[in-house]
Amino acid sequence: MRVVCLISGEGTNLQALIDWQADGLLGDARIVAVISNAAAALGLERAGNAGIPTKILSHRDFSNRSAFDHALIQFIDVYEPNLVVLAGFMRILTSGFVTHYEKRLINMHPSLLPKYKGLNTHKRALGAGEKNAGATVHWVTPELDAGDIIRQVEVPISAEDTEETLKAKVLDAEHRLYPSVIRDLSLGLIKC
Ligand code: NHR
Ligand code: GAR
Repeated sequence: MRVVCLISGEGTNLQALIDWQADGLLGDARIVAVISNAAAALGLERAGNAGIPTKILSHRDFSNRSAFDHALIQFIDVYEPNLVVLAGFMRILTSGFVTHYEKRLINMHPSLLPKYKGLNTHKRALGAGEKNAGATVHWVTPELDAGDIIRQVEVPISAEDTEETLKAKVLDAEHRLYPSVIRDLSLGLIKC
């Protein structure tokens, strides 16, 4: 299963995938390329260190979302992916893009969906006095963070948690969840 990862930033989820692959734990999945919309993304360095081809496509070079998404499709399809993985990718995608990768496009979202779609999930969960936060892997559909849930993990919130400590705890859970889902998809253990 050929996997293309889209990133925008730190790339710690990407690093978890790289590490599982290096340890032979990613099933039949193989990361064939990493594409970032931000030139400064640390994840590009992580991919480079692992010998994975990288590309940068800045959304700022396009006048609208569909022009960017169209160019992004051209970049991605060179690698003939069976799966496109959003790993901290921070641009909302048009329905044209999403439809092109129907059943081949997944996202990691840092909340217990359907709660807290969109941005600033940890701040909102803390503000609402939630007892649990978490992370969700879901199929991407045109409607933001609303596609079918593949798998999610809960992370307990403690009274001392701040946005920063909660983010770190949830990220830690993400780093086990995402590789295990991609492994299971590659082995046919998860149905579309
Ligand atoms: N696109 C579609 N169509 N559907 C989804 O479910 C998507 C998606 C694109 C990205 C990830 C997502 C998340 O997990 C994701 C899911 C970015 C924003 C956002 O508001 C929201 C959700 C997600 C990613 N982005 C701003 C924008 O204008 C830019 C913010 C920034 O650059 O920091 O695109 O939550
Ligand atoms: C992760 O927490 C991921 O769930 C979240 O951004 C972080 C990326 O970290 N994704 C979103 O908020 C998508 N809107 P990483 O770059 O270190 O993998």
